[in-house]
Amino acid sequence: MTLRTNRARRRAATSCLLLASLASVLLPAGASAAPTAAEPTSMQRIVPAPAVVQPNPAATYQVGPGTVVFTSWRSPDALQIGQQLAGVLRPSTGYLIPVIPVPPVDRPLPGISLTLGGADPQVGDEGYQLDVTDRSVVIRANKPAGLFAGVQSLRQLLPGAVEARSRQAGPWTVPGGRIVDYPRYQHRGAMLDVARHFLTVKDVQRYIDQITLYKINYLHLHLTDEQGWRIEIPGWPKLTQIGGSTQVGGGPAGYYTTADYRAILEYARKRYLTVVPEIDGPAHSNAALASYAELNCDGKAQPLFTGVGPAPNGTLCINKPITYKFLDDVIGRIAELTPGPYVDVGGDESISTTPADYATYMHQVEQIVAKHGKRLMGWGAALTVTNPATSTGQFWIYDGTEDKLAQTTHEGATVVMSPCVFSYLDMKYTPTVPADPLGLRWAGYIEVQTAYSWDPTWVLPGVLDSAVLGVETPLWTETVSSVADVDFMAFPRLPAIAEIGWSPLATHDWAGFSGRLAAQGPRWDAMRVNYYRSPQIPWPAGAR
Ligand code: NGO
Repeated sequence: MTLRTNRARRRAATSCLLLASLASVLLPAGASAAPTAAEPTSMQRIVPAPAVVQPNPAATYQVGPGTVVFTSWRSPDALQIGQQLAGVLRPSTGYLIPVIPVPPVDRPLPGISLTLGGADPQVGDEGYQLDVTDRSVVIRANKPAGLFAGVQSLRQLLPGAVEARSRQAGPWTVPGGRIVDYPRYQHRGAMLDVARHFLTVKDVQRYIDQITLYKINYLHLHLTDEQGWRIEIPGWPKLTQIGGSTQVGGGPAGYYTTADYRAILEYARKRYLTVVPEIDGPAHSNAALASYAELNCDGKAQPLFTGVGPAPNGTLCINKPITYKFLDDVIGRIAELTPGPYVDVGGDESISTTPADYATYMHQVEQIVAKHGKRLMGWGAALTVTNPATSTGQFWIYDGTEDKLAQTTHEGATVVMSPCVFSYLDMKYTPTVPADPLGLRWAGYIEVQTAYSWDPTWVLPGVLDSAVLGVETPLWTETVSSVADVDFMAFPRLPAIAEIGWSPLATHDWAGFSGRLAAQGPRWDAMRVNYYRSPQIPWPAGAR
């Protein structure tokens, strides 16, 4: 990271810390209490906290050798979700767990039922009801996404060992009671930077498995930056041949072929996760400039850049028509491949571009995005110039653009909250954790309690409440180079952000959260997640 960027970012982040001190005033009582987690009753151990939980201590359902998963008749979605559930249960329990579509019944069948339709309307499209008695578990939802969310809750009601891929000792008890659950915000995102260090399709799918367990429903892929171009674009082969050849620290890296990218999209689709592809610009573009000489103002290709921070000349040439032909091809291609509503155009840290040039670039880009049928998403600065009615901004820093960003929400823009001092998963937890070289410091240290100590309603002053779509937690990868690193930086902070996005504000409570988070430890052990054993969390004895 260059000193200049570091210092500028740190200064901008400091104002955020001042706001953080407001958290104790604005969050409900208990939010700042000491982490003396009251042992959660077993039905109250789900992260993110469900909207309504009514435990029934008199009842428990036991998954046994005869347990069957029944799914709604003629619903490929319900069947697919049932198979996913059976895929979790079979290896650890050793049971057969057949998945059988059944027509509607008056009384729950003995077993686990995944039923589409007829749920309480207040649970909407992503919520669910979950009823556990001695005889049955019934998850009912209006839409497949809700059924999928209900299954994630059911997994968390079972002992963590259920996640193991080899046979474990039971019993496999599900605590009795009723849950009625639905999200507070429609956008609960995680961003993964595959540009600074390349992550394979398998690595991304692993992350998808981890984040969807916490009801994250958007995966923002940061596909291009100074150090790497990670997506194949027909007609522009050098982007991946040259731009995809390396990464931070040098050495070989990689990129997604069209088939690879489709595999990620398909894996995400089956988990009700919408992919948001990002093509950053006009800054953060050295990989493209190294690949094609004609994209540079002077017609000379930049050398590849494998350092941290901005490349010396990593900005696209604003006044060359080929820049926009290139962007049209790139954005057109990813718009064609990606089913979700957004193409993210970046727009962050364009420090070497004049305001007029920045506006010229963004105005062209927003037309290209619209032409290809998508909604523009961009880091906060982008919204200082784009049409608010057709843009979604991602708030991340107090760098002077935040007032304008907040203002645009009164003119039709929507916004997603990623405040760097709370939600940046690439920051260290403490001055010494993780040990160097992993983790950055410029936005401060983010222990688990800090990641949990904010709310989307006050983090961006002046924002129109109804324009806040939700939250997103970015994992930048300048220092992150393996799945073990990804695990360590994301867990246990990612579930904290997921809970801020999903759970009603009334459930926000550090003591309760830290206790529920502790219950995830054995689950992550079974999943072989390399999580940070934060001393703030009362992990159960025996958790590795
Ligand atoms: C900033 C910068 C990224 C860095 C990240 C590191 C944004 C939006 N732009 O966040 O390029 O990777 O910090 O923390």
